[in-house]
Amino acid sequence: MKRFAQVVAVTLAVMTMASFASAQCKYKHDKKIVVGFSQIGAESAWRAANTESIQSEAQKRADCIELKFSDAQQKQENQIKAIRSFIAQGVDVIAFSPVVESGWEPVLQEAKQAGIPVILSDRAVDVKDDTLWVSFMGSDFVEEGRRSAKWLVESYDKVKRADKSADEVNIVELVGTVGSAPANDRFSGFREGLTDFPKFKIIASQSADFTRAGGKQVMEAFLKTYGDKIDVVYGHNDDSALGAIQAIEEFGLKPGKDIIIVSIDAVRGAFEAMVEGKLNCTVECSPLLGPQLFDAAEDLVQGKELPKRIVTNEGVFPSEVAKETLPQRTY
Ligand code: GYE
Repeated sequence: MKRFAQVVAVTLAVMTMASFASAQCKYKHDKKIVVGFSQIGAESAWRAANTESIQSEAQKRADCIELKFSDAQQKQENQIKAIRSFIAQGVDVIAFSPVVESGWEPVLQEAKQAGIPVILSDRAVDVKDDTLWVSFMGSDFVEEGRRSAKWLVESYDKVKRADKSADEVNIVELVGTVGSAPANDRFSGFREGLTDFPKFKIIASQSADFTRAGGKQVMEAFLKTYGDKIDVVYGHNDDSALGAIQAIEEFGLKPGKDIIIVSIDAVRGAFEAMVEGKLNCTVECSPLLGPQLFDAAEDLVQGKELPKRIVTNEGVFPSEVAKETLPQRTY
């Protein structure tokens, strides 16, 4: 009797686990959906969190999803190769995060001819024919640039060193990957946000390629040329700002105090830097796109129409809230 009860208990547990696993899928499908995903690389903490979100969500939906994941090591040619290989394998859905905006027509045309729908994840492409992709999910990067400017305009006087003049504020900018959607949009959104405030001047702007090493190197060069004339660093992502923080410290200045720093992403490292007083504000850009991506893939296979644009909801975190917010951050 005892043995029977054990068997029943184990069977029930297995059944619950099984139903839990399949409950992760949105629908019951006749066969597994094969999704080919071409990731940019591993340039930043944001990207690592994005990859984790996609891979773990595919795992959760293992009942209905088979993920073919390919890392392009920051090269467009590798992404094109990966997409061609997904087409050759006849996957059901192709998704990718385009490293740059231009140059995608031919390969997207090939996917269209093969009848494979393409989802843009995180970054947009610049193609004339927008039937070449079905949906673009990700953040509004122009808005993130505007939000960075807005925080700066509203907070500079409060966070600047007391003895520094606020009549002219010299900003240096660490641009993201040249030609990428977030770099282009964060560049223009920030300028848009500063148009009515001429005392904020961008005195230098250079690509740090969204990396920590890039941020450090570019900031070293900026400091060499402009020294303590620099009042503000605007980083297109947190990693580049974290690299700049190192360069500022090595130069003998205090990041977050002598030089005010605002950047984008809101990764854990940015919150840690804010708690230490070395970064002043981070504007959120969520990398947790896995659930949305596979919901969309499932919808597509069910013949449902997807919205052309799926925008991620995001906030702004100044250093005052860093300590209380840090424990809740998941990336
Ligand atoms: O901000 C940066 C990453 O495409 C939104 O890429 C993404 C950006 C993110 O390398 O950290």
